[in-house]
Amino acid sequence: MNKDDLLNAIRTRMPEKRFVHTIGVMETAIQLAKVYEVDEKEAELAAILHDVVKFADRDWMKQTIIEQQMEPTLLTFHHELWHAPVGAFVAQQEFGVTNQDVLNAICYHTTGRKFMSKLEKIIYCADMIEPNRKFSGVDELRQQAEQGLELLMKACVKHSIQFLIKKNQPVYPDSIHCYNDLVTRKE
Ligand code: DGI
Ligand code: FE
Ligand code: FE
Ligand code: FE
Repeated sequence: MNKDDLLNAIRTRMPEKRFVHTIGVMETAIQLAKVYEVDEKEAELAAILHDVVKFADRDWMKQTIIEQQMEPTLLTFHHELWHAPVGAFVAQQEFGVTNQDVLNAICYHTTGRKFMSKLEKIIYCADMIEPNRKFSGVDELRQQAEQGLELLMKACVKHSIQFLIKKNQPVYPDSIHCYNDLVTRKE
């Protein structure tokens, strides 16, 4: 599928506001891909599909996680986490995506994980700092975008975890592993 067909296909699956967010993530991810020497087409594809099932039926997502034998602990955490791995599944099944890095970027865009590829980090960060995002602290995160992908990613993950802790929400283990990996890494 070319870019326009993909955009038209996902547009029917979400409200306009989420589509506008997706375009923002796509443009931000392409910019970051240019700066950090990642394939722009892969960044574009992962960004377009990252929230493809954000508005899918919750029971259907739950069933898919069980049937596809995804990590069962996902079901004991907030349902907001489900659209990322289920989105990767749909990208593969319905949109024929075969590139594993693209599928991983979709799968881990909400929680992060340890040992993320550059593409995975780009999608995670673009999702947080795209121009339509408005939360306190977002401008500080945007300023990190030129400081290196590692520093940007670290700032984004810290912000997410701190946000969850402030709200007394549980933090999914992959997010903690992601944070630990970033703060203990030397290179
Ligand atoms: O889908 P988006 O809104 O574009 O963004 P996202 O995929 O990053 O999902 C954001 C939601 O997921 C947000 O409401 C916070 C929640 N979230 C992210 N990481 C965790 C989490 N919720 C819990 N409980 N634990 C996490 O580790
Ligand atoms: Fe998402
Ligand atoms: Fe996110
Ligand atoms: Fe998103």
